[in-house]
Amino acid sequence: MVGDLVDLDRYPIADIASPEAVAIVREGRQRLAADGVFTMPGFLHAKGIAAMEEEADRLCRDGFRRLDHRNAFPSGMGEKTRVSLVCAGFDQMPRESPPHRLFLWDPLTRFVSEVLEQRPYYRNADAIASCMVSEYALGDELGWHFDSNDGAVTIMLRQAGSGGAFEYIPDIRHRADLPSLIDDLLAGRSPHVRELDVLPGTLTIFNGRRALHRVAPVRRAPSRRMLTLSYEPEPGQLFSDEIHMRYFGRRQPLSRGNATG
Ligand SMILES: O=C(O)CCC(=O)C(=O)O
Ligand SMILES: [Fe+2]
Repeated sequence: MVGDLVDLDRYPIADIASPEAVAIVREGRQRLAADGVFTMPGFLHAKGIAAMEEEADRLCRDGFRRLDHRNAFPSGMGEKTRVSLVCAGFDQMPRESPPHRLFLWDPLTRFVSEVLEQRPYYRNADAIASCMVSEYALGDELGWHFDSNDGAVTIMLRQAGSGGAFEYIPDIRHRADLPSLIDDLLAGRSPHVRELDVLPGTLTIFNGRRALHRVAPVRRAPSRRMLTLSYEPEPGQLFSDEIHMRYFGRRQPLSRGNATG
């Protein structure tokens, strides 16, 4: 069970058919439709955050530092944006460690499936990138981009001392004026940018394929830390070797690896 991590009194999602869970799912769908994002503050309780943080300390020490610029927009639009962070993968998480247990907790997969109305829905099966901890130290950022998949779920573990805000423009991917919206954004004069202020322990479900978003540069310690869980409409989905190399610096999982099934 995950009661030592998740506040199951506030979010009783273990039984998805219960009236309380049905109400949370309904609210999530409404928020995603209206704002493109659904947040669950206090999803991890204080002890859960502390347990995750202890594991994250160890994981981030052994994480892979990525620093490059990438093409994050549809072809021909905008310019490359900067990516600078440390990532630790699922293969680095001991079996039964807090992030490992949470990701393999079936009721969470079921809950995300219901909120996103993706049935069935599966944990991404990647031995490295399906479940990861990212860390943004001073000066780190994740530049403006669209995600290549929906179904990323994040849990804030630690906020930066300053900076590191999650900023987004919901639902703009299919707008005809996207090229000029991106130019305005990169020139720092977009009126559409929203900021999502989430406290440690908050679980966020976000339509990352349709929304432009970024993690703004961190301005002051401590570093920002996030747990990211990935889900897919098909079983057995993996990330590409390009993603493995860019984010983790390896193609193969360390030692024995972990199974997500
Ligand atoms: O860390 C976050 O809040 C979001 C990260 C993100 O956008 C991504 O990993 O694609
Ligand atoms: Fe993203």
